[in-house]
Amino acid sequence: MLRNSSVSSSLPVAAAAAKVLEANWTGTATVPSRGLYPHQWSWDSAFIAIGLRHISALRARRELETLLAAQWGDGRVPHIVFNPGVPAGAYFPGPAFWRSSTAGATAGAPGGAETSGIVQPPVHALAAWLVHRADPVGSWRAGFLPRIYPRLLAWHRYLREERDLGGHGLAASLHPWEPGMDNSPCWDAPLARVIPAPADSFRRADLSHGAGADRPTDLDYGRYVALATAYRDRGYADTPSLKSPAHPFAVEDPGSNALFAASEHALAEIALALGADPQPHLRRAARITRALAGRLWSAADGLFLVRDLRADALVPQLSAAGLLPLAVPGLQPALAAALARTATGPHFAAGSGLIPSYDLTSPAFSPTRYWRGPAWFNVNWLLERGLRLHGYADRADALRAAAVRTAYATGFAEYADPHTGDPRGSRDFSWTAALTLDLLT
Ligand code: 9YW
Repeated sequence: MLRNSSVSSSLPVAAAAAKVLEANWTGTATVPSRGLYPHQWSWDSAFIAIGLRHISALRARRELETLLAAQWGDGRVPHIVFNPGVPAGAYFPGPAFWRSSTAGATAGAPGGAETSGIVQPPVHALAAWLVHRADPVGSWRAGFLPRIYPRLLAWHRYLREERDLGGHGLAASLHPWEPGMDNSPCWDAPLARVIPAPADSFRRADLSHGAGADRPTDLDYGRYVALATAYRDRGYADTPSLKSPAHPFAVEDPGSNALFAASEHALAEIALALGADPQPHLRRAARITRALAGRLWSAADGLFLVRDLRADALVPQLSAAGLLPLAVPGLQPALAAALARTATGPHFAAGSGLIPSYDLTSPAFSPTRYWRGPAWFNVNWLLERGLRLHGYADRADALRAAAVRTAYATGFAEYADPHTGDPRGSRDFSWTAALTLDLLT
């Protein structure tokens, strides 16, 4: 099927998606969801910009530049940039918890904005390149690439030099929020080491916006809070303290590192466009890709696994994060073929046609609880792209059709039951709308 063939017949879908992005635009960026997530989130903004470029390349550039304006001096891009206009209790943990401008001062947190101190997967260079390509003339006129390239370089340097805790070329995640898949069963064992913060020491805001059964548990939240508190209280320092057992949670996540590699490929394109040398980026992409294969590949399972750095062992849980290296251009064809098989095999082939976040056959699978099974649209967008990239056009077409159909039918839900396609979480979710637009174009 031609990618453009259904555009005219899908105008209502595109119009509805554009409306969601309009409603969630604050003037400088887009909130993931008006009620549940009323600030700016890092990887959300990258996915949002990828869709926004089809409506307004100007707004897409603004989305990314607003996020990167809150980058820290050490290069980290915080996972949340707080909107000072939003009431204090609307989201937890908010600025009073993270205290970035004071607690993060040594790491170079900006003085003029409040942010979180952890990070999310680096999809930004890929987004920047796609945004540039949607409107090269406007982009050059605005000086977009020359301005954003040094910031992206600093971001990747941070991940490469401050976060390679395992010492083999992969960036480590220090909190379950960092890979963006909060309560994935992959974290159950590493998180079990964390003593949770007492339940009465914090108040969740998420439960006033979503069904408790579709969200992480209170025990999960206690552990998230304890880890973030410990990181904050040592000034968000990554080295050398995080190399010591004092930080009980450190993992190498295949999803985050796949996006790191894909973004190095995008940086190579950006470098070339700017007349700079793309080779260092291609070498780095190749190094991450080799490390993924060397440290996280499980031939027996036909997908990549998380490595628990504290135990120095692979975590035997099959999650969609382990399929995401399919989105890496330089992945070995044999590994891409195995991933394509696994994605469409018994662990991941669900009735809705969407790929679930977690192994359908595991006792830990839940069709409703957040990252323990529901299908997410950003993951499916990345897998659609990966299948197409590695020559599996038919499977990509089928996934694309399922994603567009389910996104529209669910009112652009945050996530969906992978068996039935029923909506879960919040509606009018920005990345669902944005990535649907991208799939249509
Ligand atoms: C949180 C905003 C974020 C996403 C994450 C998702 C969830 C919870 O919402 O995180 O409080 O940050 O797990 O991937 O970026 O949409």
